[in-house]
Amino acid sequence: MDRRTFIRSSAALGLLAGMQSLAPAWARSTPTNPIRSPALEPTRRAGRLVEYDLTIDRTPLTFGGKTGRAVTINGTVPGPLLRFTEGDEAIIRVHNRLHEDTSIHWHGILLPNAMDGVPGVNFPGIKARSTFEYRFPIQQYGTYWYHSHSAFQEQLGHYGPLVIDPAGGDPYTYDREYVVVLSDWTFEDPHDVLDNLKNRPNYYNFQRQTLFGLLRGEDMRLQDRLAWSRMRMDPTDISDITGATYTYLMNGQAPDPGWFGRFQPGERVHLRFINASAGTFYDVRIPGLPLTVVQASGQHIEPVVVDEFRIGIAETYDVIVEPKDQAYTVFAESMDRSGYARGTLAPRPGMTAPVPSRRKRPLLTMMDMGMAHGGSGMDHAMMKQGEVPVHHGSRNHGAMEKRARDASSDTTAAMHGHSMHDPHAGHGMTGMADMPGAAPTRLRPPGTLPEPVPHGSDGHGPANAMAPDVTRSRLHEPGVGLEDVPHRVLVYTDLRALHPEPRRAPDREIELHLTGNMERYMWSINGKTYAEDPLIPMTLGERLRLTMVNDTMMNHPMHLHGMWMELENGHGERIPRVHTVIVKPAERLSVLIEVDALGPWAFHCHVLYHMELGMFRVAMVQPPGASIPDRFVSR
Ligand SMILES: [Cu+2]
Repeated sequence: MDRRTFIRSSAALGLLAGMQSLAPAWARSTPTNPIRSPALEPTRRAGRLVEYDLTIDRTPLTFGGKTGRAVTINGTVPGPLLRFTEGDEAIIRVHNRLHEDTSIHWHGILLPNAMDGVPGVNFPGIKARSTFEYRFPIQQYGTYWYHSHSAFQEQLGHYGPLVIDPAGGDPYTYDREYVVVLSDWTFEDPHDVLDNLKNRPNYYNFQRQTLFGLLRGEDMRLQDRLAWSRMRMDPTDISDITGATYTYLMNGQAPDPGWFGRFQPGERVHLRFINASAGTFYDVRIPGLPLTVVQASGQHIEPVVVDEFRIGIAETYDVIVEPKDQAYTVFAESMDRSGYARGTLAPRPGMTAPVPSRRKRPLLTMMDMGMAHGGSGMDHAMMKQGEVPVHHGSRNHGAMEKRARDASSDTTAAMHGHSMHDPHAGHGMTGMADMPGAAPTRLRPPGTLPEPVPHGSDGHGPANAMAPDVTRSRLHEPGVGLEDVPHRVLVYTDLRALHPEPRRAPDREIELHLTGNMERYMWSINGKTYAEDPLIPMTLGERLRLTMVNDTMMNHPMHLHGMWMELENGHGERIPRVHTVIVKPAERLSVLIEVDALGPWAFHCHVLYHMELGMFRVAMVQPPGASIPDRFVSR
């Protein structure tokens, strides 16, 4: 199926809809056969066995008169929609026609370790001109996607959607469905993109504040400007890569005219948003239409109505809309406002709706620095000795920090998962339970939010440029650039699992710091790259609380393979399951993991360039007492 056929099938779909809608919308019973996004026809279907064949190749791709060479799946970008029903058995043969290795990882899918598709972790990869057969049971429902885990192929178009219908049907109805894949495309070689970033990390940031702006005090007070420059950061460092090189895509279409989806007035339309970008966070809205969010990370949630949502790289959100007899713009603005992907939902072909103007570029705030007070006063020298800028409940953090500084072991500090003296305590492999003086982690009930914690002296070395003074939960915040929008924006604390489940308290707790140095374009975990420190050991059967602390000023979408993360967003038995979670600058968040799948599982930032540079680990799940395989021993 080439891109043109994709458009043709969309048109055919519209025709079908016309036939079906002879009855007025109100007179139709609950639709049992909604009109679905066109999926690839399986090679073979035998009972519950569903077989697909996918071919990876290089194909010319043209936007705006320029032609590049994409890495395509069955000739298209994005690749074809694969569709299953919960309970199916999948066989997917991947034929590699490239002159290099390739792979496919099934993002968010729980499956046997050898089928997870990460070269060097789960299997050797798919060699040039060879075929690999994936086979795994489909044990879940929801909207997911698949992509290459080899080199930079994902940036070049090697991704596609995967949808699994629940065995018992969805708990909501819809008449029509579209998969909406957001992604980013560059005509540059991704290796050059990385080189550019390494040589000058703000290479693609054309929005940097000018000296002129500084002198006129345009955007910030001079004092703040000076403070920022001492931090060697710029408050406009929102995205590594911007519209300066990216073409933002919606279902493989550049914004003008963009993707087109047809509907019949009165229909409930289910939109399955997938962010398959290599480096772009999107803010999605459809002006004039409230969005009822019904799935996050492929999992049903209590429906929540918003006007806009941020979708991090690798996240998925499913929304239901009820459009009237008019055209609407599906607007996906890049987080840094340097561009957008665009589509149109309309009852008739040829209709368009106004394209919103791009909003003001966002600026990082003192909150993103891990400062409590915001605005000026971020300068360390200006802070009174011993003052810790935390205002939270009745706990006296100022006193706590002082105590921690004075005493060699402080139970209160340890309970907060952080020793003031040794920033490495509680990092990586050492479970909190092993720490002398640590309070049992079960003191904090499962599902609750972590308390703010002052950061100790930073011990991550040159690989980490800064440490926030305080890290805290930011799950209730919409994120940079969305703080002041005049409408409802989805936040992580809005996500509540549709069905409550008892949540077991963790047996063990580990804390990982997301670290980096923007000036040197280095990205790591606990100040170490994957090569330097590859492993997070986990024990089969344990219940783990993984706390992630973002020491950097960038957002990192963190993804765990093979097991769900239960995001502790304060909703107890209704905390949502996610496969990917954005960790905001200076944020501290925690997830619970039921460690129930043997083998090495990738855990990484889904900004492709951050992952490539070392913000990557292997979560090694083994039976109790097993020794670490040689290939994963630290160098
Ligand atoms: Cu990252």
